[in-house]
Amino acid sequence: MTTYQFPEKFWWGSAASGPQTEGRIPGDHKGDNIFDYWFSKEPEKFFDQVGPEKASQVYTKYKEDVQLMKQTGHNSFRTSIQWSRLIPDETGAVNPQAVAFYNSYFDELIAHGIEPFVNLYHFDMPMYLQEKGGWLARETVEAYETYAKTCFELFGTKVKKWFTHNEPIVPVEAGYLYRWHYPEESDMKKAVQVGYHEALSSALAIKAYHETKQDGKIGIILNLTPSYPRNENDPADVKAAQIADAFFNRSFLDPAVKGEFPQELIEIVTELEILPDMQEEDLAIIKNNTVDLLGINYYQPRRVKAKETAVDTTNGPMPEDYFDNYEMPGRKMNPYRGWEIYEKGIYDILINVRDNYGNIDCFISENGMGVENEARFIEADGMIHDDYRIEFVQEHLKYVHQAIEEGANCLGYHMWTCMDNWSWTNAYKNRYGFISVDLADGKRTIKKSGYWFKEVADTNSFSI
Ligand code: BGP
Repeated sequence: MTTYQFPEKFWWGSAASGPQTEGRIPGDHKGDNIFDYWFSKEPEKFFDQVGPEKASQVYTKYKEDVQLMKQTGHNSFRTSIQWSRLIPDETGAVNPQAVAFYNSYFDELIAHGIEPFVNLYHFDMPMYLQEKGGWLARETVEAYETYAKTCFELFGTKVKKWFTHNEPIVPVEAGYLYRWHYPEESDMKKAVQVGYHEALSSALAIKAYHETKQDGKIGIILNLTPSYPRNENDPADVKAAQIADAFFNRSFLDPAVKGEFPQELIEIVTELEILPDMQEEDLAIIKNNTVDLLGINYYQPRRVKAKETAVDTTNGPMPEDYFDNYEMPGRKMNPYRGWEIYEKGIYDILINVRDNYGNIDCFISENGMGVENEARFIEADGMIHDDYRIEFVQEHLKYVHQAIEEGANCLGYHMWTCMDNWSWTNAYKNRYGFISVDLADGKRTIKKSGYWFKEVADTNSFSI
């Protein structure tokens, strides 16, 4: 039997987001974000037609939920403030009910010894800004800066870990390349503008936070997908993997940590004549305001081969003009989400950050396994026996442990997610939580993995 012991004060917990958990109640004065709006127009695009207003009703149940977090070993927990709850309309007025809710939620966490990690943007563009172009518009960057400053002022005495964005590549991919999320466009010029404005907004929020002189840290959360070539000895495959890495990882990792966009990307975007609209001082703002802390979300790797298929020009240029995705034979898959499970990827990311990103303070901010219809795993004790999830987390943690042994500066591990929550267009299809939620009555029940995780967190170790 081997014991995997983690460093002292390791952050154990989970992550969630406002739009995926809070839900809405009449009179809460929350404004619509793009998901509220999209669901009201096209509910059939969401699994079982379940919308974000339902979510897990954390808005009213947070006190009960914090108790459950305690029972599952959390010493830290991430959620996000919903921009459209705090600032519901274009007047810019702050919603006092939102302030009261977040204050009470964060106080409750702190009172139970759970440090709140707070993210500012988790895909939830307020509708009044989307109508003006969302991240395409400079006005949104300005509005975001004001929103960020408001959050630091309101909650900065209790929140000491801030994040500017969660997975900023997702609004780029989902909204402006592959039509997964509203506004369902596919236009690389727009995608570049959106990504650029997100990166700039992140730097502006970091600048504003540092100027407050509050004694916390501010970072960004990125979903990193290590990019592996089909054949490591084939220069064309290797080149293709490097380009995919520049598009999907370094596009945000480099500006966030090094203050610069990758040269490969600048060359491609220049050649395609789709450079974003910029203002003179922007690049200096990005250069001078890098993150204190990096959150890494890891779910799956990306496997790539040299372009073999014909370039599809229907929608203009696309990242896939430069590489083909590669379905490696025999790879292990999560059949529900259709994502490859490759545990060593988490180690490769941490070693890359150690070697190429100054070994900056980082942590695993999401990792997890979505499974459909978990009710079939309920046993006589009334609990979901999610041994597959325990194994998933354990196998990833082994690699996190190894990376730490080899000098990676990884400070914690957060699972996605605490309680089963509403996942964008998949709604409640795939369940990720340590704790199940009965959609009919909102009842929460800790799963076997929740008890297992508590043991790991309490002993700061596991043995197998
Ligand atoms: C990440 C997001 C989360 C969460 C998770 C699971 O990309 O940050 O919000 O949803 O993935 O993915 P999904 O819900 O799409 O299955």
